[in-house]
Amino acid sequence: MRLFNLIALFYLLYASSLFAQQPSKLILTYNKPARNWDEALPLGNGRLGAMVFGRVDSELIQLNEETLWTGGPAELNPNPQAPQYLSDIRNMLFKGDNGSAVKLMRKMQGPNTNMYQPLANLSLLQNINGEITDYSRTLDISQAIATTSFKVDGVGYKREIFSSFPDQVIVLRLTSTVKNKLSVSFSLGNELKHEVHLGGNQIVLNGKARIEADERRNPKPLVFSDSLHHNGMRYQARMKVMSTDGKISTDSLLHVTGASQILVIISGATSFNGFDRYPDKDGLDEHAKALAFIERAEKKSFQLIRKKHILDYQNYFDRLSIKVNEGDDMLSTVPTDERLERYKKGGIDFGLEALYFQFGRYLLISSSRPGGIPANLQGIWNPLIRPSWRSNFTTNINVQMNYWPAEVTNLSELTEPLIRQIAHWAKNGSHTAKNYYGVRGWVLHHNSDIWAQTNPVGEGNGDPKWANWSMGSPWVSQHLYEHYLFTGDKKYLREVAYPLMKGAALFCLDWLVEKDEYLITAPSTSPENSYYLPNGNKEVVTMGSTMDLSIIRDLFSNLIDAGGILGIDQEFTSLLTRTKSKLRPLQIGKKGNLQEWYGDFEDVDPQHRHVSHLFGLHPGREISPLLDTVFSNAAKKSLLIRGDEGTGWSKAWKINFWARLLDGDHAYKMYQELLKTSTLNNLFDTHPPFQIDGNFGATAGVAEMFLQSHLGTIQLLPALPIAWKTGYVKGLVARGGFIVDLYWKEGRLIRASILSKNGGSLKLLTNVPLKKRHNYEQKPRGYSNILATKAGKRYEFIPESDN
Ligand code: FUC
Repeated sequence: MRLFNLIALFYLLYASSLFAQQPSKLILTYNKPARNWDEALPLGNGRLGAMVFGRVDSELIQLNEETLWTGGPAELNPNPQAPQYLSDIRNMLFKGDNGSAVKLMRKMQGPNTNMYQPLANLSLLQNINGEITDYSRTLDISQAIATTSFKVDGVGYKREIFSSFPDQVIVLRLTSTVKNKLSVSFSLGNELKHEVHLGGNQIVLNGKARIEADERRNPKPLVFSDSLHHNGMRYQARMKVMSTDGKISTDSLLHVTGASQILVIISGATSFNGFDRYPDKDGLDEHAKALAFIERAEKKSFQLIRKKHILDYQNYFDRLSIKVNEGDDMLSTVPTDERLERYKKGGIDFGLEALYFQFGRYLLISSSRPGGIPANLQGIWNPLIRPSWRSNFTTNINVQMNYWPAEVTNLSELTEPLIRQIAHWAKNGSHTAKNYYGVRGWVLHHNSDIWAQTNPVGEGNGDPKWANWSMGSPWVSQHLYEHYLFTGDKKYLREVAYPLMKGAALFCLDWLVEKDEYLITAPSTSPENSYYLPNGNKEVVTMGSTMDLSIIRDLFSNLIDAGGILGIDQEFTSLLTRTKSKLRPLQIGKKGNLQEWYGDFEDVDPQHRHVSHLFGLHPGREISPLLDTVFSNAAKKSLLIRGDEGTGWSKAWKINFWARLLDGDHAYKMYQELLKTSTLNNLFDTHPPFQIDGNFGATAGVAEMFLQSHLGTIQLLPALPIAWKTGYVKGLVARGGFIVDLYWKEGRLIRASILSKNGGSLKLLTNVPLKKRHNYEQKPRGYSNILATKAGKRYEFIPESDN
């Protein structure tokens, strides 16, 4: 054996022995019941969600169904007066009369979106006579099962609950260690209009959601056309005691007495029949649906339903594993809320960091499944009939952030609901583009809902800095192209992504106007920031904000590439190339920052939570230290001015920014900040209140620290923080369809194992020289290695030895 091979073998053995260790333990654990909703534990199969409180004598399981929203199909031309204001608004902005422009922009607004609603509360009463000991409640995210267990006078009780995707039901199993000791009473209720039927071994709750999101809207500032001649969404929640050795009886509750085992199936459904159908007159039969799920499940044993659930869940979850530093799970038996408390005080807990990263993946698998609705501001978990921000889809950062971790953390299929929703937006948005602005293509404004509403919201009262933002279609189109980049699915690119992206580009082409020899957007905002004009006026509207133009450049670049890959539409893509070159370029401000506004103005709030002008750094790809240090330094300066505070999602975005600036320690600092200051005891991100985007954005940000592939090369460990000395992450995905396993020690890559799914050229960029060299080149910022790969083949890389 040649010396090289011997060394390689030694390295491989060394690396695999070192990391044969189990990954971090993935359990959230508590020694007391949830005091409130923010401490309850989330379960979900994408469609049916449950928040489990783990209370002993009066357990509460709060239920959601992802299609239960107020309202019905969106009005497609709710404000026919809107188009008359556009040219005046532009003229006012060109003359510097922003104040008058803002007044007219309000007149262009339309109705607010609908709201996501809670389904029901399942209550479970258990008489406790005696002392409670050995209490524990857990959420095992390696299996997606929550368990509450405790003892009363030596008798053990256990409640196990999960939400099954294969069976489309929630299953709850109660057991006691001593025969006939288990007596509980169940009920279903909620705050919406409903009626309950109790009988035999079942409880059925029927109800109807409100027609209008906010029936208190008063007075209506603008008069909208009254096309909502329909009644609201019908829904049903039901539970059935599937088997028990106890005695069942009903009065106003369903009682089971003297049991040692009770198996309950919970089902729910709505009449939702698509974003463009009235949920009442054209709705599905919610009763038949909810019942069918129960009837199908009850033919199976508990063990089989449970086994199928775990297999299905792990098919996604187990694709990625992580371990950060040895012994990182030392604290895994310590209650999670106590760990978090310790962490907030500066305690070191690499296991908690790994757990939180994986928790983001858990939440995506639990809230976004193919065939369903995209994860909303709260995923699928919401107990309120008037949730914050309507628990809707907010498109100026939030819904996109929800899907940032999907591709890179190996959950690509879970983007399907978003991709389908984009097609719905394109349909409605083509009407909005025409009716509001008289332009081609499709537009999506800052707020939307299950009905794929696309008009500017605000009802005449909304601040244009959010309500009139109109860059939703080019931004969400990025997700269409990214899905292609990660999967390499050309059929999808041709048939699904390209036409939708092209529709967004048509809107942009028509929306752009010429000013000072450049193409810009007007009106324009930089969500949701404001600035001072030199005359001291506080303004929210601008022309050609950096974000608008970066988003448009991103879409045009993607379409130009896509057209080339598919070999189609040359005339159109050359028009995009020409138009792109006329867009106003990025500007550097006097502070050395990346300019956010049309002029180099002072921000009203320099630490504003939105960092919109850095779109080109992340999630875009026009700014990078690897491309051009002038703009990346300006972006860095802007980020330093914004500071390290912000809402949950704002901190999550900053993890991604710092990772893209290749500053692992600052990215890690933001990750710590998020955990310390924006995380609830159940590990939900808090804005406040709970908003799921921060969870997803953080998971994506950590992935960016390990692996980046947005510039055409695959960078291994581009932003590894010093604190994460040793570890591995297996199963990340790079654009081009490469599954990447990385191992490192003392901050240095010691092994990369890369599976090429589609074949094609693999371009690596590493911080250490690799032993196996292919078209090797030393670059100022690392070592590049290019090789042609075969589909299905795995490639191993180890570093050159130090001596
Ligand atoms: C955007 C943000 C808010 C919040 C809301 C849901 O409008 O500016 O902070 O996240 O969405």
